[in-house]
Order: sequence, then C-alpha cells, then structure tokens
Amino acid sequence: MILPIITYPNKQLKALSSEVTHFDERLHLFLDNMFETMISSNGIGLAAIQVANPIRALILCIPDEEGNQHKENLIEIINPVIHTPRGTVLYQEGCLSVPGFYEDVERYESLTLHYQNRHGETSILHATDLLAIAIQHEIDHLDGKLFIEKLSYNRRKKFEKEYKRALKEKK
Ligand code: Y12
Ligand code: CO
Repeated sequence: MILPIITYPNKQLKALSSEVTHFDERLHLFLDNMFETMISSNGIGLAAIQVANPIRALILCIPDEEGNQHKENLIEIINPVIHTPRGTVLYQEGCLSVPGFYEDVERYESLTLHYQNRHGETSILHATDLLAIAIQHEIDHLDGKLFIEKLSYNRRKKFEKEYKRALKEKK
C-alpha cells in the first residue's frame, strides 16, 4: 500500500520519533508499505515520520551505477546509532518531504552505524559516499530535523520564498 507522504511545513515532521520495541508482523507490513511508497515516489530514502509514524525506523535503497534501484539493495534500519563519524563532505540533497528543492549540505564523509533489522537483530554497517550521507539525512528525520535547517540564514530565506511561491502555484 502506498502511504501519503507528509510535506514541509507540516509540524508532524518536527516530532522526535520513539524507539521501536516490537519487531512484529505489524512492523513488517509497515516497512513493506514504506518501501512501496518510497519507490513509487522515486526516493532513495524514507523515514517513518515522513509517512506519519513517529518510530525510529528508516529505509534506504541506493541506486546502482545506471541509476536503477534493486530490492536486494534495500536496507531497513531500526533504532540507529552513529559511531565514529569521520571527515566532512558537501552533497546536494533532496527530500520527498520538501519536493522540488535541492541544496548542498555538509555531512560526515563516513561513519559506522549500529542498528537493528526488522527482526530486532543487531547489525553494524560501515558507510561512505551516498549511503553515509543518506543515513545522516534520514536519522535527522527521526530527530525531527530537515536538511533545510542546515542551510545558512540567507539560503534558508531564499528557500522559504521559493517554496512558498511553488506551494501557491500548485493550489
Ligand atoms: C541526499 C541525501 C539524502 C537522500 C535520501 C532522501 N531523499 C530522497 O530520496 C529524495 C527524493 C526525491 C524524489 C523526487 O522525485 C523525483 O525525482 C521524481 C523529488 O522530486 C521533486 O521534488 C519534484 C524530490 C526528492 C538523497 C540524497
Ligand atoms: Co528527507
């Protein structure tokens, strides 16, 4: 089932998501729905709060060199904790909750992630490149933060003006 994606400036996106404690069939069905929703919207990452569920769960499916996404590359990340972040890098980010807007954001270049899978089993992942960037972007969602909050004052002002105009044009 495709779920509706919440978009900025909806205040639900500011929620602090809660730890997942039940790794049951309900969670599995929800994760399956998140995947369907993300793929149908051409996303590479989605956090549960973006579909109105404030739990610490996110999914990522990094495209291959031809830009194609494969379900075997899907990573379901629950209750993530970042360890040993290293370096910084600028990357132009986009977000399904901020449609039509892309901006350079500074992130750690690499990190080690401790997380649980859909069965509650603990895993450790070393991430670099787009995977490391997307992990940080999605974990920010779990903490109620959007990438636009990392923009400089002037870039944020420009964004607000352009975004408001785009919203008006859509109506
Ligand atoms: C850098 C950091 C984090 C990510 C992962 C999360 N972002 C996305 O998956 C964004 C997807 C996206 C898709 C859109 O739809 C199409 O391109 C058809 C999109 O489109 C519009 O806004 C009109 C915007 C964002 C990725 C990179
Ligand atoms: Co996002």
